[in-house]
Amino acid sequence: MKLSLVVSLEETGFDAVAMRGSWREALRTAADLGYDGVELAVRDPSQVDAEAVLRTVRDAGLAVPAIGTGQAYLKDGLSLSHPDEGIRARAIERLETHIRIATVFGAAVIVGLLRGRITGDRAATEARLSGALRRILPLAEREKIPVVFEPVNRYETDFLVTMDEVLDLINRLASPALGILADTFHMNIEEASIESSLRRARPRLRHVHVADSNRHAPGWGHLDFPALVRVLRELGYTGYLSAEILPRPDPVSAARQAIAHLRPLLSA
Ligand code: LER
Ligand code: MN
Repeated sequence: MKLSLVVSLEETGFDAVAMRGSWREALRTAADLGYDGVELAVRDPSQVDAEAVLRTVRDAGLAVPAIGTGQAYLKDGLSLSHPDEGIRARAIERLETHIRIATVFGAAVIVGLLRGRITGDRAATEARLSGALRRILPLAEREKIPVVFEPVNRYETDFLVTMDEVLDLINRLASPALGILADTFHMNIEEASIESSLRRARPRLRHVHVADSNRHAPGWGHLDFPALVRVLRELGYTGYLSAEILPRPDPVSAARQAIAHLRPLLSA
């Protein structure tokens, strides 16, 4: 297993991004602290000079395991399940540009908040989301870019909050490109057992977000990270643990704490 740190390419209103401000500086900090990669939070890929980011990533000796899309929802109001067809079409188009930029980095693309919320009837909301994903997945399959769908806790959305709900959706869509992202912060709120959820999700598990119970850096809350690493190892997971943590008491201290807590568990 490898470690990455979530870095936003622009100022963000989303709180659990440890590194913000200058992304060049954030990449250097991640590399200096010993991270293997950076997960890039990208609102609109058309505003990003992907080649410049790639050069900086390579110079720092980092990989990019995943591209986050949540800011397209938070800042631009896009949603894959929106009842307004125009907004939904723009969300689909935006996610396609995320898939294209992901090919530059060999990264997965995350669908978290971009799924939207239940509007009106739940079945109709699900049908709109499934329709949007069916439009996008052929491109992901052709480009061999995994799309990883993230269960998000009830305080951030009312739509697809548990691992089982997302696994159902994934099974129904039956696309080899579609996987699941397990986020320890959300799982701690929604799952009866983090361990058994991970076991059920294993065939589709492609990415993991780590934060402690309070979304602080691992070790600063009450989640059992040794147990988490043990079960992931037993399941044969060799992907990234990506720190999506609050920038407190300050960004660098949080990023340093996350790797100080997790690296020894991975090398044990
Ligand atoms: C939202 O809380 C989250 O965890 C993000 O990864 C989803 O966009
Ligand atoms: Mn997350």
